[in-house]
Amino acid sequence: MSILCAISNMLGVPVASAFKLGPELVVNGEFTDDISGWDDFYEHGSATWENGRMRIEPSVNSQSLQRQVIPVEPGKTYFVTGHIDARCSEVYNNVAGRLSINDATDAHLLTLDQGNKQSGVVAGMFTARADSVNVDLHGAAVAEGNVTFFDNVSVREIL
Ligand SMILES: [Ca+2]
Repeated sequence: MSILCAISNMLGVPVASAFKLGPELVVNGEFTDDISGWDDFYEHGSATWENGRMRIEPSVNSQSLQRQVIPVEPGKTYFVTGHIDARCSEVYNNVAGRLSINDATDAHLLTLDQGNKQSGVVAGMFTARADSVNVDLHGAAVAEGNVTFFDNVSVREIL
C-alpha cells in the first residue's frame, strides 16, 4: 500500500488516482546504520544513533536541531513524512518533536509537530521556492533525559 493510499484510508477520503512520488531526496533518513548525512546546527546537546533511529538529547532548557540540505526545484510540490517519538517532560518553546522544512532564508515552508509523549507518523506537503531546502529535525528538553527519536524521514516530489 502506498503512503498516499494509507493516508487516504486514514482520512476516509478517496485520493483520485493516487498521485505518484519521485525518488527519495533525503540521504539516510532511515538511519539504518548511523546518523551520517545530518549536521548538528546549534550543537545544543547530542544526536546519536540508537537501534536504527536518530536519538536527539538536547541540553536542558534548549532545542537541538539536526539539519540536512536537499536539492529541490522551485514551483514543484513535495511530500514529506517521518516518524517522531517525543519523550520530553514538557514542551520547550512549544516544541516536543518537530520535522520542519525551511528554505535558505529560514522561512518556514512546513512544520510537522509530534505532541509531547506522543509517537507516530507525521506527513505534509510544501512547494519549493528555491533550489534547496533545509530538512530540520528538532528535539526539545526541559530536563535531563528528555529525548526525541526520528526515523523514516522522507521528502519526495509529487509527480
Ligand atoms: Ca530506521
